[in-house]
Amino acid sequence: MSEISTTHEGAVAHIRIERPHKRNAISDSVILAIEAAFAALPESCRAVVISGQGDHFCAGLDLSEIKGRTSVEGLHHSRQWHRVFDQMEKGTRPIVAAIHGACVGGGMELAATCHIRVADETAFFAFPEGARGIFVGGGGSVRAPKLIGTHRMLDMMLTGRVYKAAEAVPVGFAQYLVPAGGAVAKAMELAQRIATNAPMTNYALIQALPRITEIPADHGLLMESLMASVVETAPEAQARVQEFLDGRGPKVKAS
Ligand code: 1HE
Repeated sequence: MSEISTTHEGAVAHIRIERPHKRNAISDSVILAIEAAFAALPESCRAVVISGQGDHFCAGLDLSEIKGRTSVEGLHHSRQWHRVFDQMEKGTRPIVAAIHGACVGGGMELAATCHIRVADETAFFAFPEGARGIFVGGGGSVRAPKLIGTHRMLDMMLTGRVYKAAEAVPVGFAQYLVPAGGAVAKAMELAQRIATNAPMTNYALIQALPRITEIPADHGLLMESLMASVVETAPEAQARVQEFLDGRGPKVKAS
């Protein structure tokens, strides 16, 4: 039975981890299926929602597969996760994670790879690696501190601290908090909106913005200018700006 399913609603694809009996723990076959699901998205797909079936988003690494691994196998295993998550993060389509229940360990690493995170009121966040005597290996040490700060990541791993949904937005785990059961609907709504953006704007946001924040300001400003010149001269940008100037384009509203 497939552990990943993909459905399409217009230009948005919804990828689901369907391993609820193991709380959507990511085994080798699941990580490869996630990679395959993204690789199979059609050209027409402009944004993606990722969620987990059952009561939890994702319980992280499938711990049953770690036993007996050599250090070299462990290295390759971690690099496999990096490959899959890097392709998602630096691909061409914005990804919205719809999070409920456990978002822990590798589940949080998956969520941190996505561009937007929507949590519902059942969500909780933890890095149980500390208690299991292991370390993050799916990019968590790079991506999570950018969301929540190195000090919080250290605390979570050293003490097993669990953050609840109410803290998700203020602490930085998610950008949106919705009532229980509402994460997928909100994520789909956001993804549908994202899918209407000019493709080059979305591309610049995914490809350029994270890199600009990691390079010296002087280099970043030049990259920003180069990216801006490419994006604003694309035909859809010209058309959208003209629409606004003609009084037909949408205005920014306070709410
Ligand atoms: C699993 C896993 C898993 C559940 N690997 N099998 N992640 C963790 O340390 C989190 C471990 N999981 C949990 O703390 C809990 O399972 C949950 C809080 C997520 C859910 O609790 P609950 O009560 O709903 O489910 P459960 O009874 O604990 O689990 C149901 C089944 O799923 C059970 O198997 P069963 O055969 O006895 O029915 C569990 O063993 C199984 N299960 N989570 C394997 N993670 C790239 S490096 C990333 C490093 C990490 O991610 S480390 C963190 C791993």
